[in-house]
Amino acid sequence: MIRFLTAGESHGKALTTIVDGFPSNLKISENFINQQLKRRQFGYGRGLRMKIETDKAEILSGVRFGKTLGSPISMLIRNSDWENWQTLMSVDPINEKIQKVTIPRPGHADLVGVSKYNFDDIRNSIERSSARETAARVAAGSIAKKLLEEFGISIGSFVESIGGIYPEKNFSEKLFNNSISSNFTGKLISDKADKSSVRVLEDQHEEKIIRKIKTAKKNGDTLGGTFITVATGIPVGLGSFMNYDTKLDAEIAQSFMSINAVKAVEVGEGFLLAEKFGSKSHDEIVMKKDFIGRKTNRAGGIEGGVSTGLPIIVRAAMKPIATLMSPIESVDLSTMKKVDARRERSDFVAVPACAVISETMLAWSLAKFFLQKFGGDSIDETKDNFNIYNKKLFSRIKNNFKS
Ligand code: EPS
Repeated sequence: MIRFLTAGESHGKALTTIVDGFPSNLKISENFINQQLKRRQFGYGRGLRMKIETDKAEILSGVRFGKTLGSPISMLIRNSDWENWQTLMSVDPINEKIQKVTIPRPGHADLVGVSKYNFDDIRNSIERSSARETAARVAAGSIAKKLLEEFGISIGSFVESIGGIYPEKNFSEKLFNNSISSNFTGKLISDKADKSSVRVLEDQHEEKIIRKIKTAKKNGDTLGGTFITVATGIPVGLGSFMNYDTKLDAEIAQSFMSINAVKAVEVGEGFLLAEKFGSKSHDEIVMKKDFIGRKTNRAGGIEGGVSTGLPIIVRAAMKPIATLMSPIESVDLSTMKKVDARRERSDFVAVPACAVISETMLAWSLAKFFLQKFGGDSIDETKDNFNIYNKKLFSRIKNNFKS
């Protein structure tokens, strides 16, 4: 069973994570993790913080000579901005009088945080609820991504819409129709998206989105959007229908919903399926040369909580960033009077980053179920288990049903 925890405040000294349960002998490098961290920082519409930080993970334990030891892997990501926050975020009590944050921003965890934890300063809520924490998650999820890569599982993402601006050609239709080329991989779609400043697949679409973001910025406003995350090379049989917490789609939905500002998740055609006839919803089973295949992939690669072997397709929606430069209404908790919500440094749009984070969360969920199925204390053992299962899969079905 793999698990991870992250720790760290947005303006504290550093973020840390401990990742546990990975087999030994998996090749891993700081360089690979740092590439993922860099992708998370990128995107038109990010705020000033991303100019201050160059996120880098230092591996402190669990890896020797470039390979995992099977022991807990701990990582550290320093916050460069800590320099400017040493007093305000001091671990020890301080004598100086500091300005407390008293005005909650609607849409952030400010008000619920002070209500729940009995704080006298909203700063105490902001620090941990900030999306800065996702840097540590990307570091942890990168190990999962690396594990899956060893088995030909590739994960990628792209931004589908920002502020309601959708592309003219919807690539997801191709995915659902199962009409993509056989050498399509998740990474290929990410490589294409990474070339765009808002991680979309068409130049014209990018131009329209940038115009919309510029308008939002000019008005002191923010935007959200939708993104699609895809995993290819998935074996048949990850997850099970035996219990609520063993279903792969349930696990993935929880992973995506845990990402800051995500408000909706769909697997496959999701909400659209609710409008269709059954005959137009399900993926017909057909014989393809020497194995059983599907005409379409509307289920997004999961049936009955179990992977079908087709690409896993997840779509999610991120709400607009909660910090507005032209603020909406709030209440000052020190006076209990109506005021404008607090302004502070923030992003205008972070959907491209959110999509990158979702890749690592999808990788985490898949790695969890993958290792549950194929197990092994070393990656070599996992590979043996994986290869035998895949080699025998279709011959077993054939033999079992032979009349
Ligand atoms: C972020 C760090 C934060 C924000 C942003 C994402 O840094 P700061 O608060 O110092 O500007 O830029 O977080 C939010 C938008 C949010 O609502 O929490 C990061 O590292 O991704």
